[in-house]
Amino acid sequence: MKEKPNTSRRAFLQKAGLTTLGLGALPVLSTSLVSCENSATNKNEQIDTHTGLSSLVTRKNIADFEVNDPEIKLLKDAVKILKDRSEISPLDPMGWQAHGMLHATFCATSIYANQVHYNWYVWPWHRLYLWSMEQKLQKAVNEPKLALHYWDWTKSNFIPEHYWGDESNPLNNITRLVSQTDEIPKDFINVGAAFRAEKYKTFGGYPAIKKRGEAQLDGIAEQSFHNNIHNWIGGQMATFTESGFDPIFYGHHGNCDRIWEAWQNYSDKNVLPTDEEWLEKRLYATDGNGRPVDFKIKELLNTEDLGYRFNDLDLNPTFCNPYMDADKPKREASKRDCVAPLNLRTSDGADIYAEMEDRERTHVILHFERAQLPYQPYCARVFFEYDKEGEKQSKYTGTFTILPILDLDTVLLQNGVHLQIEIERELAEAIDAQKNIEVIFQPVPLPNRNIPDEILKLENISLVTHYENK
Ligand SMILES: [Cu+2]
Repeated sequence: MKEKPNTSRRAFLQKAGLTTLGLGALPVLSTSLVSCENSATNKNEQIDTHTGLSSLVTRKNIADFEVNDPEIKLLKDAVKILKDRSEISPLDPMGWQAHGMLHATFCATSIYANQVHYNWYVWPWHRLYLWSMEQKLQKAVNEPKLALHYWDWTKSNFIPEHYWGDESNPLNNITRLVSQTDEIPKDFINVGAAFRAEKYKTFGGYPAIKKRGEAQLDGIAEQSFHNNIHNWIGGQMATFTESGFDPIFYGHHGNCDRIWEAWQNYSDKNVLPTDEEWLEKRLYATDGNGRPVDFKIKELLNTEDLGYRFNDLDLNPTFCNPYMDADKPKREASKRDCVAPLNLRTSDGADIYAEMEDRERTHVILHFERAQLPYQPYCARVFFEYDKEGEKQSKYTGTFTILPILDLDTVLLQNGVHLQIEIERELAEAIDAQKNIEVIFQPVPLPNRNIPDEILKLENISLVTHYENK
């Protein structure tokens, strides 16, 4: 395992205002937490009974538990307590409602300084948001061993039964548009393209914009599996304002947080930003008592400083590898497809080819000068097509969900929209050879939703290797 940025647990606790509570036993916790062995036998699982503070919990895949396992029962009891608090007062800062609203504050905002999506703050902020939930749940049942669970959708590509049932199950949510038997399409779960993104900006997004008119570039992880699964579930999960209310949010984001961790372990080349602007950025949430708290990103980089670790970082290898041709979605022409020419004059054709070096694939940025979404969120499979010796070549490059960029001026018409995609050598060669290439967005049908007839409109599509806001 690679070395992690050094932030001490003690410093973290000081930050959280917890050091005055008699945490004399804590130095014990700050060492030997680097391994991922079974937590049950770990001496660091000691709990300080005075503070009720957790030592270190292990987050596990919810699907590995029986539905009536005591650990799941504990999670449900804790969620129920938070929900009950909100029934009494929706403003109770320790309640489910107030916690859900936190997401809306930072995710459904057109105040760019607060926005944590579409940029490189997405994964640190959501880590903090989950920490905040875990702390509240622990306090609700006075059980510092309680851990949030994740839903590893690379292994169970359907919503596990733990999240279904009637009102008696606090993990259920009636707004979801999928049913218990619906399966997530395989191409929605392509974590491999994200793992192979060596630059953090490609994986996790570009620096946040400072003012209106600048281009927002989210990372491939956000635009592909993260958005795809939010949208596939539908209902509250498909919105920025309400997704934090559906308990599946914490299972899905638990897995996204785990993938961020796994990305760092995937390759020595996958390193976190060293920019001060990122490391020193303050992110906001509430603590276990519902009080406002803020952390710098550099304090959020070691999960063990935050009191948790993952039982494993193993994902289903099928989704970590490049798709075999047989597994790639096929282009099936339909009247709802958006077909637009790739403007090679403004594309970095030679640069893209040079970027490949001796690799078989590379990441590039697909840029649209303007985009008009027919509905939102918009989920599509993206193909590139061109002729090769009289035969039409269709290259699948990924499945993405585009969410509207919040800008009060331009509700649906967006300027400067980007997708970060992975392309294979053959396509890079075609781009380099300046062939006539068309970009196709093929909308994906989702359970219990109609695809309107309107077609996505794109203007001036180009490909670039990197982007810089001026
Ligand atoms: Cu999300």
